[in-house]
Amino acid sequence: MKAVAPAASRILFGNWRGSYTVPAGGLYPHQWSWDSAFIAIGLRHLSPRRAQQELDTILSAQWDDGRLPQIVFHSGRDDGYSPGVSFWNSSSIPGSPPVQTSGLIQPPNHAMAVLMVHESDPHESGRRRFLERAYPRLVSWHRYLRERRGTGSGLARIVHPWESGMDNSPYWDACLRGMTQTYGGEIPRPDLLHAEAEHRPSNGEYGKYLYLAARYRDHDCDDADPDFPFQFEDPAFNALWARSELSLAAIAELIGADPEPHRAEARRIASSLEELWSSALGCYVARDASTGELQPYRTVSGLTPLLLPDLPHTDELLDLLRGPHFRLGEVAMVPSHDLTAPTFDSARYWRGPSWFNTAWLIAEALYERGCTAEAEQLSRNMDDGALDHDFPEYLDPYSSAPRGTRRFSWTAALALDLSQKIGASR
Ligand code: 2M8
Repeated sequence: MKAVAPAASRILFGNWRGSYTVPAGGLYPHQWSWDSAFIAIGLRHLSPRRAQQELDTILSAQWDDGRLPQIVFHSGRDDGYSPGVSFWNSSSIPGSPPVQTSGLIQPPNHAMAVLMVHESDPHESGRRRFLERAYPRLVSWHRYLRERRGTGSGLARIVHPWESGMDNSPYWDACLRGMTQTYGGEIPRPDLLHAEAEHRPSNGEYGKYLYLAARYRDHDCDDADPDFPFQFEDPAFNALWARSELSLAAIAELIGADPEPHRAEARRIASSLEELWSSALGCYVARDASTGELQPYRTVSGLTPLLLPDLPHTDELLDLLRGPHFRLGEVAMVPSHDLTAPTFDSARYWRGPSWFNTAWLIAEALYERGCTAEAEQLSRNMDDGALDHDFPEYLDPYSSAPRGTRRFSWTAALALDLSQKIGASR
């Protein structure tokens, strides 16, 4: 196997901004929430101290209600990203932190990352009281999800495609199409200076994204706008929440707190997740929380419940991953959308290309389930895809051609993490 570590460290050190890492200079010049957690998982191999700092920084941008914001604008300037500081003006929203942030959230993978970073150097973590600092913040983050985002079914709802981390997934098509409103002002697209238009969401989608974000902002991000037009229960978001509750249980044990409430919470979320199972598709799917409709698409989001122990549909999900819809081992990593679907697009963002963070989640699940040969093959495939193309944001599943931006931080971090794992298992 090629040596990933030197090249990955160059990317991660190059994208480091003193207390956090930007996903990519240019396209994403601020700190993103779930990116930081993925990045810390790789950074721990280079500097456990820096990995802790990455997570401390995102946790310190917590709002009074417990939410961890999607983006933290440490510079206090737009820096060529839209929507940025001038759009959100978060300091005028009650309960926001001193630093400028977006009002939205992203998937809750943070407790999982905190535990993994701790485990990479328990001594340094203990000396700096890393877990003791992180635990109360993570508890209040999860409380926000339960109390402010909880739906009748016990799952958490997202209120914007950006909150899923999989912005233009086909899950959101019907809802966005049905929305009559769109953003009134100019739609800035600075992203197109850094990535090709065919690799990014369309202008039509951006109009809806900005409308939803502005409406949420103008309601003081208070989660109390009863007719809000976008409310979804997403499988990956909720699977990561349940998985992070299990990590919180482990953290609680390590610091002498009671782990049982976290285990019970993980069981509760996992059992609610069953409402998102589509027996017709053999996959978990997103549900429109306003209409109750399951969205009939197989996506990588629907495979991520594999991260949960005692999952009733494990065998079906593994079959799906290996079969014609995702073709594990035959195409680059794991496509973000069903290869056979008419909505599949091999180039465009979250509608087909293979991403490194979701491949890492699936590799992790395969290792845990004892599918070691497949996990190692996927890990090598990720490392090759990262190294051969200067750490791209995503890949065409068929040709492995790089898409989006390059020198992308979570690509470097997660390729590095898996390369260490392969090394260790030899
Ligand atoms: C992408 O999303 C941002 C908005 O959050 C964007 O397109 O501008 C997504 O891939 C998301 O998952 C990721 O966290 C973010 C930064 O890497 O970029």
